[in-house]
Amino acid sequence: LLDNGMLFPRESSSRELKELNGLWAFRADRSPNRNQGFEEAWFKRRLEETGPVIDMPVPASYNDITQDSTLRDFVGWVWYEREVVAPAHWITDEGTRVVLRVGSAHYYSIVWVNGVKVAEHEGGHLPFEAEINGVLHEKPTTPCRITIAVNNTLTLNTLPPGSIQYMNDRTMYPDGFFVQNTNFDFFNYAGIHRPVLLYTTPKTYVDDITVVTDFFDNTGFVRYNVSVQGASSATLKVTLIDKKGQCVVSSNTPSGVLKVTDVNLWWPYLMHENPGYLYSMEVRLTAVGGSSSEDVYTLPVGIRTVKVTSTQFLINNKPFYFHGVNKHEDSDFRGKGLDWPLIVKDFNLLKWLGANSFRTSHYPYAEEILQMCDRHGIVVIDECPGVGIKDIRSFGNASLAHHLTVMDELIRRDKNHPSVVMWSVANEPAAEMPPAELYFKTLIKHTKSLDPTRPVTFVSDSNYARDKGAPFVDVICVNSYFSWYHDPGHLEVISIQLNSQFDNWHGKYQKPIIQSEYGADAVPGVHSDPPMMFTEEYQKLVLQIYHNVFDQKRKQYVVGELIWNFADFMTAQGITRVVGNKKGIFTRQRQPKSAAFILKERYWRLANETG
Ligand code: GCB
Repeated sequence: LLDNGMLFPRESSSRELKELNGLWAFRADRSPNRNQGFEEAWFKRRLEETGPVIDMPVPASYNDITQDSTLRDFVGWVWYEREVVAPAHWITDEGTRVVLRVGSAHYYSIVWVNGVKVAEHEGGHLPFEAEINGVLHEKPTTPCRITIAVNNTLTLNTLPPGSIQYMNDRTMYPDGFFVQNTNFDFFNYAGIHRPVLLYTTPKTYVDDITVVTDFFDNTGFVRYNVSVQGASSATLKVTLIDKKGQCVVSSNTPSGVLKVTDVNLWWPYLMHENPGYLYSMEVRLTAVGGSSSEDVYTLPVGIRTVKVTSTQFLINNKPFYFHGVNKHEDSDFRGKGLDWPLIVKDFNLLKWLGANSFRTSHYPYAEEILQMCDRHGIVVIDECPGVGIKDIRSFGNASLAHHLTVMDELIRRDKNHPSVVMWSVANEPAAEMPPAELYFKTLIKHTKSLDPTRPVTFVSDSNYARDKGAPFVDVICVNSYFSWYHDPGHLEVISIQLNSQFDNWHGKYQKPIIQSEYGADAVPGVHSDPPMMFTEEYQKLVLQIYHNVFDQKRKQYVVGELIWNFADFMTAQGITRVVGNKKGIFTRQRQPKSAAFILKERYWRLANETG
């Protein structure tokens, strides 16, 4: 298990923060074995001293930044570097702990500070950090050099998995030709995708906080646990503060239960006139002994419960119906890089649509996005990067061990977000393969042991009768593309096939079902009547026919519908993708297609009917 916390870095009276976003020096290692950077120890000197560099924005994927297709499609190590002058007192003050944090970098990263390795991390969608006091320059005026090497290669044991295929026929392929194969439908954007920053804490500090909430009548309960690193003895004060700034309850113990009278519960968007209510939990830690320092960390807390019955998904004991979307972190130029204008635009579009939820298909999104969900009451199914587990070798022990670690890291980061109501451990794995049974049994059991309070699912596209993972999930999530991948062009099959799908799954498992994907590609501006595949009319009709069936089944056990997809997104090049996947109801530039208006009307109607 992981031995330290991963609290979102926040400023406070005891913590300072310095963002390192902006321009970094950059070079892709194009040597045949992609190893020149390590052989020549590029981290030991300034990057521009070891070869040519270009400007690279952070955060952003590097793929779409230049006019060079070989960089867009590059596979291997790329090197980032920048210098920073840390405030002098960070270095001179004995009591200050300086931490370097990378919000995420895809896929494998190694970090050096002043030529000394400080961190190594596998996995593209979760943060990692290192305490760097020991390697900061002693002279406060000297800049400190940060080098980050990032490798996007995916193998059978990475998450998501992939494989490198060498083409050795020299009559067909140039020397050294290889391709990166993947089993997922989005572009494998790479680079430093989320903010890099330095922050400080005192040497005795709040390392982690866990909250679990409940309520009874008008009283809320916040069960909490604070873990502290540093001095062996410290005193602690925990205060819960409401939106008006009033202290509602406090305590002096590192763990306990805070009782909140006249509680304001955290409600989803459109289910309540005041959605997304957050308290602030201030943790004030005072180290006892030698240097009596204080650390202050404030965590937003939403008080709500989640429960699942055989036919319902309950939030605060009220039936919740997911009318929402699947998304991607994806946009022009930035690829998967965190971008505030895009994030805020997307939330405005979600609200315009009347969407109350989304799934983080197919990997954990930036924590900044989850914070927005907490504040706006957008409900989240939090998915790990377990997408494209199709090869039987990706069900082996090495893969499983890494998958368990990723769940450790995901839950460590996201456990306190009230918006997160369910974990999804995978998307469309080959769940009918024999090893899938033990794999999912182990994975889901592990996830539940890390967080006993939230339901767990994985998203299935396999046959209800042969799916070996479904027995272990709390909610059945099914993807289907009737009249698209099956019976293309035959809209008349949708009703019967969708009804059978629901009857079969619920008949076998007696669990609530979410239609976790459905949809059709529409190239914006392409029209035909009668409708044909790839036109806006066809996309609209697919949705409408699905909706008619949802309307019958949601009175029974269907608890949600998530359109595929919120917006068009980039994929690898291929014969079924016209510059990306066009199943968005918005274009990649976030303009509505005709289907968006159908969905908007429906979601607002559902909001009025179901809350
Ligand atoms: C799916 C996948 C999703 C794809 C989508 C499609 O089943 O889960 O990642 O993008 O279908 O459009 O093919």
